[in-house]
Amino acid sequence: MSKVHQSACPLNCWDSCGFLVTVENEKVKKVDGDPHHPITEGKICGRGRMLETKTNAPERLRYPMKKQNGEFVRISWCQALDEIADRMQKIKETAGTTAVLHSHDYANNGLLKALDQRFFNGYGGVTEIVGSICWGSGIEAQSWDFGRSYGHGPLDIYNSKHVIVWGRNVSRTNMHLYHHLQQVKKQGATLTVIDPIFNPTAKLADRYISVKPGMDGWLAAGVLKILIQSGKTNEDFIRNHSFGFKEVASLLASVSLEEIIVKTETSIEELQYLAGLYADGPTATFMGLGMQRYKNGGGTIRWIDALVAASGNVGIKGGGANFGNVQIGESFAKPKLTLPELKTQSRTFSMMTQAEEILTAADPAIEMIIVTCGNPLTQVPNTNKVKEAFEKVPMTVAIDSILTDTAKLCDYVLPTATVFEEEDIYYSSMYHHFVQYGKKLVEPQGEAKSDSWIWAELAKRLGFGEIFEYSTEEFLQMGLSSLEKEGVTLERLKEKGHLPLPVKEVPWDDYKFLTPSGKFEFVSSAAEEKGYSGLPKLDVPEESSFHDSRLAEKYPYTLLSIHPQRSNHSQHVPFIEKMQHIQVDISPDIADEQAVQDGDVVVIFNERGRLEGKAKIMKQAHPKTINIDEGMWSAFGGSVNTLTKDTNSDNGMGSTLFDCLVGMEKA
Ligand SMILES: Nc1nc2c(c(=O)[nH]1)N[C@H]1C(S)=C(S)[C@@H](COP(=O)(O)OP(=O)(O)OC[C@H]3O[C@@H](n4cnc5c(=O)[nH]c(N)nc54)[C@H](O)[C@@H]3O)O[C@H]1N2
Ligand SMILES: Nc1nc2c(c(=O)[nH]1)N[C@H]1C(S)=C(S)[C@@H](COP(=O)(O)OP(=O)(O)OC[C@H]3O[C@@H](n4cnc5c(=O)[nH]c(N)nc54)[C@H](O)[C@@H]3O)O[C@H]1N2
Ligand code: SF4
Ligand SMILES: [Mo]
Repeated sequence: MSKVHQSACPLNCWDSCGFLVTVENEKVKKVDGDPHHPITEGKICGRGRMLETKTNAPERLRYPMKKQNGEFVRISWCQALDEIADRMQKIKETAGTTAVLHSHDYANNGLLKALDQRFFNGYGGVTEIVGSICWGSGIEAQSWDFGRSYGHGPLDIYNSKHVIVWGRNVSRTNMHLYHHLQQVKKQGATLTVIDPIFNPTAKLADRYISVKPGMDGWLAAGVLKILIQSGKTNEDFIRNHSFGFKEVASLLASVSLEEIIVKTETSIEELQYLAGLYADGPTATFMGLGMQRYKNGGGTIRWIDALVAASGNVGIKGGGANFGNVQIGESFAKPKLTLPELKTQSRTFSMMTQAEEILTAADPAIEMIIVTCGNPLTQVPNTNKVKEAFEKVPMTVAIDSILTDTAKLCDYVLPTATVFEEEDIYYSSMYHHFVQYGKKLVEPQGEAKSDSWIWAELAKRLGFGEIFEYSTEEFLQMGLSSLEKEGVTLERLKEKGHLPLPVKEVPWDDYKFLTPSGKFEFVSSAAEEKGYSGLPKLDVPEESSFHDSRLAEKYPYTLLSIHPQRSNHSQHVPFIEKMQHIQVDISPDIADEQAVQDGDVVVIFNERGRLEGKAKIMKQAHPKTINIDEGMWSAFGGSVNTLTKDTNSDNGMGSTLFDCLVGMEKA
C-alpha cells in the first residue's frame, strides 16, 4: 500500500520547500515537490529528494554507541542516558552547569528543535554559542541600520525594474529565486550579478561585475559617492526617514573614486552603471552571505544598506536590501518553548572562536560538550583547533543520524530521528513566509529517537522531567500561541499543509524603523552603544595585501569555500560518491602562472593547514581566486576549514571564513 503525504524540507536553506512524500509498507519511498505550495510550486532539489536516502541508508545511525578503547560499541539507551545524566549531575554539583557546552548549528528548521534550549535552561544554564558562522555579520549589520534584518516577500520582485544579485549563488543555493530571476528578466527587468566567480546566475545576467573578494563595501561606497556627486540620492528619504547621512557623505568626500576602483579592481564605467540602476528604481538587491564572511563583513553589508537606502529603494515595492528575513522566526512564541527564566547561570562562547574558548576556559573549564544539529569538526573554522579542543574535553556527546567527523570524535553518539520520523512544523527565516506542517510518517529506524525524546529522558533523570510532560501537539500549540489571533493554528496547519505568517511583504513601508531613533541609521546608535563605530568604516579584509603585504606575498591567493551544489554542507557527502574528493577551482590567471591543467593534483596551504585536491580551472573568475566547496569529510580529503581562520568579524557576530589567504603548488 502506498500513500502520498504532504510534508516539508527541514534543511537549512533559503527555500523551505513543500514536499509530497510517498510512504509504502511503512517506509519512505520517494520525496517530491508539493505543487500546491505557493512559493516552491512542486520544484525541489536533489538535497531534498535525498532525505529519503538519509532516512533509509545502511550508514544511518540506528543505536546508541559509546567509545571504548577507541572503538564504538553498541549500548542501550538506558545506559547511555544514565551515564550522560550522571555526569551532568556531578558537573552541576562540582564545577557548575556552565562547565557543559552546547555546540550546535541550525541544521533542522523544525520549530521544536528549540526544545534543546528548554532542556539546557531547565538544567540551570550551560555555556551557549552566540553569533553565527553563517550570516552573523550581516544580521547584526542590518539590525544596526534598520533595527532588524527583514526581506521582501518573494513575489515582490515582480515590481522591480532592476534586480541586483550581490554575492548570492542563486542557481545553486536558492533555486526558487532563480526561477523568479528568469521570469522577471522575460518581463523586462534588468539583472546584474556582482561576484568574484562567474557562476550560472551571472550567465543569466545582463551584466556581470567581478569584484575583488571582500571589497564590496568599497564598491557600494563608490556607487553611493557617484549618486551624491550627481545629485541622484533620494532627498526625501534622507531628510525625513534617516539619521546621520551627512557624516557618511563627508567620509565619502575624503575617499577618491580612483582609490575605490583600484582597491575593488573594478572600473569607473561599472560604478557608473550600478549608480544608474540604483537611481532608476525600484531596484531590488539580493545579498548573499559570502561577502560578509570577512573581517570587514559587517561593514560591507552596512555600505550596501546605505546605498540601497540613500537611493530611495527602502520601504518601496520592488526595492529592498534583502539579506535575511528574521520577521518569520520572530512570529513564533519561542520563549514559551525555551523557558529562558529557568536559567540561573550563563556563559557564552562565540560560534567562531568556540575551539579557542574551549581550550582556554577556566572557572569553570569545559567538562562536557553536547553537539546537536551541527558538525563543527567539518563546518567550524580552523579544523585542527576544533579537533584539539574536542579531544581535550573529558566527555563529548553527539546527537545525529549519521556518523559525522564530529560524531566519530565523541565519546557517546545518540541516534536521532530524521524529518519523516517525527512531527514538527517547518519555516526558514531566510526567504519566504510560509510555515508548513510535517507529520510523523514512519517509525524511526532501529532505536533512533527524536531529539525531544532524548531531552525529556535526560531531564527526567536530572530531576526536572515535569517541564517535558507535554505531548508534541501541546508543544506545537505552545509555539504557535502567538499566532492564534492571525488564524495560524495547528489545526488549520494540519488541514492546509502550509499557511502564510503575518509578516510584511514590503518591510519598512511605513518608514518606522526598529532602531533607537526610529529612523534608518546611517550612523548607528546601537553600534555605538556596543562600543563600535556608529559610522560604517571602509575597512579591508584582514588577510589581504592592503592589510598585510608580507602575508599576501607568502600566500598570494584568496581562498573562498562556497556551498556545494549537491549537498547541504557536509550532510549529503557520504551518500554521493561523485562528491567524495576535493576539487580545487582556480581562476584562469593562476592556472597560467603555475602552468596547471584540469585534473592536476595541487596542494593548498597556509599557516593553519594544508589540503590536496584536483585542479579545475574556472572559466571566468576574479584574478588570484581559488575555491574549494565546503563540507568535505576527512575520509575524502578533509574539510576546507583546515585552512580557514577562527576569528570574529568587525561587529563580533560573524565569521571570517572567506578572509583567507593561501599558497598553491603542483603536488
Ligand atoms: N546547494 C546548497 N544550497 C544551500 C546550502 C548548501 O550547503 N548547498 N546552504 C544553505 C545555507 S545554510 C546558506 S547560509 C545559503 C548561502 O547562500 P549563498 O550566500 O548563495 O551561498 P554561499 O556559498 O555562501 O555563496 C557565496 C557566494 O558569494 C560569492 N562571494 C564570495 N566572496 C564574495 C565577495 O567578497 N563579494 C561578492 N560579491 N561575492 C562573494 C561566492 O562566489 C558565491 O557565489 O545557502 C543555502 N543553500
Ligand atoms: N569554509 C566554510 N565553512 C562553512 C561555510 C562556508 O561557506 N565555508 N558555511 C557555514 C554555514 S552558512 C553554515 S549554516 C554552517 C552549517 O554547519 P552545520 O549545520 O554544522 O553543517 P551540516 O553539515 O549541515 O551538519 C549538520 C548536522 O546536523 C545533523 N542534523 C540534521 N538534522 C538534525 C536534527 O534534527 N537533530 C540533530 N541532532 N541533528 C541533526 C545532520 O545530520 C548533520 O550531520 O557551515 C558553515 N561553515
Ligand atoms: S534543500 Fe532547499 S531547495 Fe532543496 S528541497 Fe530543501 S528547501 Fe528546497
Ligand atoms: Mo548557512
